[in-house]
Amino acid sequence: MFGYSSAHASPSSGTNKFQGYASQQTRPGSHRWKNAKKGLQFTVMTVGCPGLGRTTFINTLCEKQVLPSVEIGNPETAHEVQPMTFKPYNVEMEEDGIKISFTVIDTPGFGNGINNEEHFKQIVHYLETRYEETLAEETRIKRNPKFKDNRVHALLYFITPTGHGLRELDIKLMKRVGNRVNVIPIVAKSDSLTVDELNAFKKRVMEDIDNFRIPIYNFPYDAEEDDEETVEENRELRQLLPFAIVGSEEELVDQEGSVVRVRTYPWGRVEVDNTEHCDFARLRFMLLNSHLSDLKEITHDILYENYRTEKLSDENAGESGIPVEAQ
Ligand SMILES: Nc1nc2c(ncn2[C@@H]2O[C@H](COP(=O)(O)OP(=O)(O)OP(=O)(O)O)[C@@H](O)[C@H]2O)c(=O)[nH]1
Ligand SMILES: [Mg+2]
Repeated sequence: MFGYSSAHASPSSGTNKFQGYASQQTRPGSHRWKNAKKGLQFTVMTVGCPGLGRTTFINTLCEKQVLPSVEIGNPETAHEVQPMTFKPYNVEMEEDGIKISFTVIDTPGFGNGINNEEHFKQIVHYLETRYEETLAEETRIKRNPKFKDNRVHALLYFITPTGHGLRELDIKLMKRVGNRVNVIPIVAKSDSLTVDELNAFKKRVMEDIDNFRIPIYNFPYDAEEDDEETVEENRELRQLLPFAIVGSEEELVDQEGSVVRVRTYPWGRVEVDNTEHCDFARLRFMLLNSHLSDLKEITHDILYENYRTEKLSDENAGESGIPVEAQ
């Protein structure tokens, strides 16, 4: 439930609950534990229409100002539609004692309404080029020890909080990239919907995802193979989809001295890390902690592997003299 006024929830209630949850997950034998010493490379792409809060979200996620909050453009060219660009930002992080070399690739200019088809192509091309680089490296006789794996492990798609379900742009983009990257749908600026509106919107979005057969990362589990805890955790996270997000760089110190990230309104506050206010804390935890390995594994074992198979069979078909289109 949204508790906008501080009378509804103690300022740090969500954070504390979440922190307890976080520490339970790093236990000996868990994926996180195995990765604790190595340090990991992890890459996420953020895609969404202009002004949906991507910059604010990235800074909130990284807990520091990775991007300037307001990008001051040239007033003389402000009316011109800017082309979509790919802007990678690298942040060295430490989560529960695990070093993460985290890269966020933002895509400003996406969906500005001029040529969205071109944007879909560019994003697919970007993702496939990273696969191509890995494939080229794998097939070298002598590997480059300094090779940096730039494959994108998750794409966070920012859905406009219209209350009406997915728009054509959302459907097209997610369908186009879904076989190349783990798509995680999120409701941007979810504080602009009431509790009932948000629940109804989430339901409608998931119905659309189902009806249009959009491949997303839906916390896959095997009820027979996986342990009960994993099944339960994934089931809960699947229920939350699409994650309702609130971002903010405004910080307050509560009565207990803890720093709380909030958005302040005339009627009260929305706390970013409070799980009763939005799903930000659960998204952050799953992304950078509990499901980081799973996202990487799916990228490598399924998405990249499919790309590799397609690519190599195309090449073989080409060599055998049969036109690729005829396959
Ligand atoms: N209500 C609400 N406003 C938000 C939220 N996140 C960001 N904003 C506000 O929305 C405006 C745009 O935020 P940005 O983070 O610059 O959005 P962006 O997607 O990076 O925008 P472009 O880079 O211009 O496409 C700012 O005024 C933010 O303060 C949110 O979760 N809820
Ligand atoms: Mg921005």
